[in-house]
Amino acid sequence: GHKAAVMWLTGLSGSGKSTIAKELERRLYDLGCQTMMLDGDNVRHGLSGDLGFSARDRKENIRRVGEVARLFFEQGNVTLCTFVSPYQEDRDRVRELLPDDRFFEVHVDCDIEVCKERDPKGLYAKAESGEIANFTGVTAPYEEPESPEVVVHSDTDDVEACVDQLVEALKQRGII
Ligand code: GGZ
Repeated sequence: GHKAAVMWLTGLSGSGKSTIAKELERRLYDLGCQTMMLDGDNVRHGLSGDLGFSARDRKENIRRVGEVARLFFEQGNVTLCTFVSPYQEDRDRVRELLPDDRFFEVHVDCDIEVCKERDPKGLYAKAESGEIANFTGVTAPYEEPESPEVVVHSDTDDVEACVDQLVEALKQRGII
């Protein structure tokens, strides 16, 4: 058995949030855990399809996702959320929806130069040429987590090492 929890991965575009969460989900599945995943990429096509990337729209995006994460949590899932979520205040609001010992703010810390080199969707290039406005790390802020439960260094550590850290954190808190 396992307990319900929410793992909230925050970090720059291209930092590896989704890649780490997908691998974590696979590992949790192998351990017999029930999981749910909420990802910026898919949520923004549906649930938040009406929102853009102003500070106000991001706040609303994170509020909605936080409420959905709470519903998944209440159904007993280890819920993995991967959102840039650049504002501490917005992340704190999600934290407040959940029991203190079941919420994990995970900073996926990756040097922005590495994110720019990866630039899998060419978004940094577009942000720098002015084609995309309000792009996190270029023309919009990223507030680093003030007191995250976990920090993974996705620029210097490989995916497996980052996932090991997250599995360990879940074990330490008695979730799995
Ligand atoms: C940041 C943007 C932007 C802007 C489009 N700023 O790497 P991706 O492509 O696949 O993930 C990013 C995703 C961010 O959506 P989130 O819902 O996670 O953002 S937030 O938590 O701030 O609400 C990126 C893409 O959408 N994208 N424009 N201007 N990322």
